[in-house]
Amino acid sequence: MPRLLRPLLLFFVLSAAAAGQDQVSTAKPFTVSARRYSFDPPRIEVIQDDLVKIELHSEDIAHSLTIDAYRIAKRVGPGKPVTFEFRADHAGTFPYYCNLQIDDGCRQMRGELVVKPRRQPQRGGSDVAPRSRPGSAVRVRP
Ligand SMILES: [Cu+2]
Repeated sequence: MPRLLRPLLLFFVLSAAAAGQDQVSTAKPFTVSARRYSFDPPRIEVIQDDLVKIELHSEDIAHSLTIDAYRIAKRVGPGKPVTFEFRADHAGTFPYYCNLQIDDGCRQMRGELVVKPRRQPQRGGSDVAPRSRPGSAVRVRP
């Protein structure tokens, strides 16, 4: 086997193993605190297809964590943390907010969920493989 191919092969074996582990991957845990009138942290960053596990706390009154794009609206009361999970299958930046009307200040509660695409997006936004494929440069005329 050519020496150069060995690291490449190892890479493929390792990434195949990693892909296999994805099927049973444990959730990525985050703890989010809601209080008058902010979320801590105000930004959650994950990779597309991650299983995201959020433990939501309130430090004062009832709040919610709402992410429209993921149809999530979890209400939390003080002293009663809630935990929920979701698969971050849409890439993009999605606002989260508190949708409770109890307190006007809740409208100011904003955060963002950033889901980075698993593959690098191409210019133009289409989700296709890069144009330069390995092997395309070694074409030999007969
Ligand atoms: Cu609130």
